[in-house]
Amino acid sequence: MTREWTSLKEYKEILFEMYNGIAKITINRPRWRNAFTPLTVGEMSDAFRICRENPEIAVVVLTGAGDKAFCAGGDMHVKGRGGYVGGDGVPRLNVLDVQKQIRSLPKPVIAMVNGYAIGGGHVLHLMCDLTIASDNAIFGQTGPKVGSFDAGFGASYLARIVGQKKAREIWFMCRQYSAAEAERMGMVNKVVPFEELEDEVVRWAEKMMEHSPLALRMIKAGLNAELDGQAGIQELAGDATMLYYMLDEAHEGGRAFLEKRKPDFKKFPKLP
Ligand code: S0N
Repeated sequence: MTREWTSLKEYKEILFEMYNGIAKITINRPRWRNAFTPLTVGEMSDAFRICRENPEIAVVVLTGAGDKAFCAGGDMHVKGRGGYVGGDGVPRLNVLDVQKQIRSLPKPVIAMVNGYAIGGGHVLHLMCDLTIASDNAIFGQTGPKVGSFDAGFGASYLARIVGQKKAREIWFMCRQYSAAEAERMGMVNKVVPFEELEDEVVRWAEKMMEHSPLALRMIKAGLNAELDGQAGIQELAGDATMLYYMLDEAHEGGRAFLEKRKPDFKKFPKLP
């Protein structure tokens, strides 16, 4: 089915569009297999920030332009000493910030993998809550082959998904894996023919949109917290505080302070 995506904001290296509550961020550098520069990553970060803030957006889809690649990682043309160098001449590893944004976004993020997901591009799909891949998708890490590595989420979260032995194989051997193999390893939720990819992703997004957004938010925070230590607990605790602030019990304390009286918390239930 062809659907009308509306542009949300114009960028140079990504597309940012919306359809029926679903935001789609597309890395738009097909000439370079959608490898990212600091500018691409800065634009993605801005788009993810908008996805967090905009209450009309319920689910986010991350993908790459064309039929060859989701993302081939950092653009090696601009890899300098200390990171990837953008127009301002400063070396950066700003994709790490986008990884954290995806992880802490209180809405589901789906990776729509339409070709190669390699290197830093592979880590980006891992960071998404769900991965739907076309049957031509290819997955792998290349770091030790090309002089880089991601020992953060790219290693530890990968190992949580596929297990320690397989994660070590993926990083040490730098092999490429088919979509079917990636599905068997548990890092892909579903594989479909290329021409059905977007329909399938939209179906999954629309199904989640029938469900309670707060329940989805809390379960994502809980799944993250188990792995993310203090940072994960902070996210989950922030959500608990947000929910508490929706109750009269929380407002009684503030009201009492402003009205210069003792708060009356006795009237609130103490559930078992
Ligand atoms: C993706 C591959 C397998 C596709 O092969 P195919 O289909 O044969 O196409 P090619 O002819 O190879 O590619 C077409 C054109 O695109 C260019 N290109 C492809 N990938 C890149 C890239 N990553 N950077 C720059 N250019 C790229 C090709 O050069 C070609 O151009 P022309 O036509 O001019 O020859 C194949 O392309 C491939 O293997 N690509 C390299 C994939 C790779 O190794 N990626 C890893 C890059 N490094 C990272 O992602 C590291 C991440 C990282 O540094 C990091 C780590 C920790 C914390 C932060 C970071 C961070 O990035 O910030």
